[in-house]
Amino acid sequence: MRGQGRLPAKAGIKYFNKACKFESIRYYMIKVLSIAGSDPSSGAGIQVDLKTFQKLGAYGMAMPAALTVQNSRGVSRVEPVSSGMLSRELEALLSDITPDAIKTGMLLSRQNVDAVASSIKKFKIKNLVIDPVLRSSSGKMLLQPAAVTSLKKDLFPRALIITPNIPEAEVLTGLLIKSERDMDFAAGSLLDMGPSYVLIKGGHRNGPALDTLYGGKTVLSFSTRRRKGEFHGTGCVLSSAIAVFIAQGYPVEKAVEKAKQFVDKMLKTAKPVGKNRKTLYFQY
Ligand code: PXL
Repeated sequence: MRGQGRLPAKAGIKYFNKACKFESIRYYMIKVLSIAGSDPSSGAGIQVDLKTFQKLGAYGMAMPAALTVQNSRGVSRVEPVSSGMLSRELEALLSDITPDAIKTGMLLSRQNVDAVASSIKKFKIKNLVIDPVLRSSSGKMLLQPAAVTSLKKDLFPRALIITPNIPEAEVLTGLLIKSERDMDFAAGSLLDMGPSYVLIKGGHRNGPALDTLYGGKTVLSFSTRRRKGEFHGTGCVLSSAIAVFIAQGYPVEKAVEKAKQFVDKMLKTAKPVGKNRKTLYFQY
């Protein structure tokens, strides 16, 4: 959780959060960092993460871990940022600014997973939200197979919450997920890898979108109406919104509920910016 009571001297955006531990806080600049891939069409990755942070009133920061060539039809090429560069960026930023939460998305290479894991450890980041992005919806690999083990071994144990979708949960656990029971079982298996909470997003199953949240006690299910159409970047927006709500002091269960409501609201106004999939639109 955030620092012990003392507010930074310079207040930023107006902030008042009844759920916050410190009821007296009126002005506090919530700072959230995204370490993820770059999507030049800005429907996913660090670009949409920043829009989410901004829309939810946080001060957003973004560090690209990889570049992609893509448009609304999909991803055609990916390239990692060098891990040396990423390490230096993390060192420079985190030795100066302490984010209230960090969200990771597409990291692409094992070296980048390692760079992020060692900085998270060194700077004792507590509010870590990991979106374990493995593939794009168009099928392009967004995390190299050699990096999956490092992600599970070195990053998951440091996470407050991980947010895989069903295909990602299947790869990460080696389990086949068809039913709600399978989702619960996979959530347990993922929790054993060390994060405090696991949110499995059920959007890839038929029927209403049912997500499973598990933190070792009871399994919570969140169901949302399925919206028509093909959307791009919903997972990025969801994990970014969770990071903001956690940074604001909400308990994980409430942060997930509020983030899901936020995504649903944004889906209502999603627009096809290109010739294909719709992206979430933050103008309203
Ligand atoms: O939605 C997964 C995702 C995450 N991050 C980046 C992406 C994509 C999918 O295309 O491009 C940068």
